[in-house]
Amino acid sequence: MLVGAVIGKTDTDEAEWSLEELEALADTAGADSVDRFLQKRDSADSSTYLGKGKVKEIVDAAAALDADMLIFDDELTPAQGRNLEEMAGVNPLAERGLKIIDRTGLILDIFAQHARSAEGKLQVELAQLNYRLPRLRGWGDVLSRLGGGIGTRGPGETALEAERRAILRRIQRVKKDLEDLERTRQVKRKRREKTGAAVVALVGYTNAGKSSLLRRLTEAGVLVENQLFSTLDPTTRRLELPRGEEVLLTDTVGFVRKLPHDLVEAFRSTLEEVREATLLLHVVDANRDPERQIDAVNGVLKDIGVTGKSSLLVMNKIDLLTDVELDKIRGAFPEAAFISATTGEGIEDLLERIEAELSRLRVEVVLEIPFDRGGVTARVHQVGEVVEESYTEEGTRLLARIPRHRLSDFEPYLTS
Ligand SMILES: Nc1nc2c(ncn2[C@@H]2O[C@H](COP(=O)(O)OP(=O)(O)OP(=O)(O)O)[C@@H](O)[C@H]2O)c(=O)[nH]1
Ligand SMILES: [Mg+2]
Repeated sequence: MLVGAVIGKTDTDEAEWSLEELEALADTAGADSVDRFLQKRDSADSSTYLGKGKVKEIVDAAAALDADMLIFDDELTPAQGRNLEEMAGVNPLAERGLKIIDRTGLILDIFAQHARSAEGKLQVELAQLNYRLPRLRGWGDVLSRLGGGIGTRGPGETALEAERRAILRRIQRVKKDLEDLERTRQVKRKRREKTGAAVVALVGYTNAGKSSLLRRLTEAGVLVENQLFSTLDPTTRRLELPRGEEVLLTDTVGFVRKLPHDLVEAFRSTLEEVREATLLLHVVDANRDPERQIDAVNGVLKDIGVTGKSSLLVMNKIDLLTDVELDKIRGAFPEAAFISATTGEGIEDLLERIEAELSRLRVEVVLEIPFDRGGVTARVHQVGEVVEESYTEEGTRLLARIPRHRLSDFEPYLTS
């Protein structure tokens, strides 16, 4: 059973949509939802998230429906989780009661199922450990009451403490392994940077069609699946634009609302690819509440510190829209590109827009490069477009268009 709350100024529509998203997440994780509950409140209850009366009502309804778990549409504090478990009669020693899961736990579970690469697996594990640490359950309480006397450390408490220490040790280990992997990633990134190609990152709501678009554009064999979070590991492919420029196209993990903080933190280095991109292609499923997806994605981008980056809105899956729907959505998003990754419609236009956008991000400069600095001339050719090349007594004079973010590399040779 899914449980949400409309808290404070959140509007009901927003909460309904959030629950729908939660249902899709539950489905991806392999759970069937049998019912939904939504309660309006001024603020979340600090001890049980919803009011006690409401919780009792939900627990009873769950028992009547023979549900196995309650999934809460927010991250529960450790105390809320514990209290709710108590109210739901959870006792793992007796293997009974209604399991309590929150949005964060659910998303972590899906990520754990989908992680493929060594880095992805470690990132998810780190997020899970951090999530578990404050939630280690005091089942030891029961044991310590059986074993310990006043002032002595009960065996249960010891077990809890030992588990805590084991988790902390594992966190250190995972962090260290991740740092090593991150170094490798950085070396790769540096190597890519040397080629001078602009990096274009695909971002968007989960299941919007980012991987399909990457595949359509580059014929890369990436995983495309009708499920949430199928991509966790970034894939980068070369892409040639119509006028011959080569760019690197990177596919990334999909976003949802309220992406758990621990997860965002753990995926920091993966998301770095987004932060370092020259241009973002924001892919949206045109068929599924585009405004909400866009809001959710912009929210996550802001959370990970990506602001003010140029981005191109790409409305995907237009093959699923009727002409009337398509007209309406074109009117609402006049600046977007409209495509279907499945049929290939609009792809040519999209490539041209990427080209135009990248070209807009370049500045025209005149460079004077001494003859003994042939390497610099070669680099200008690599990273930018040379419009005119002439020779003076001192060296090569180039009229070139260079990506704005690369300008500092050529500082010493800029004229005026
Ligand atoms: N009809 C239609 N379906 C599409 C289109 N593009 C993608 N899909 C389908 O949408 C589903 C999700 O596609 P993906 O490419 O895996 O989406 P994604 O954005 O990479 O998703 P995550 O990696 O899970 O975040 C798949 O079932 C695709 O076949 C399209 O243009 N039209
Ligand atoms: Mg994908």
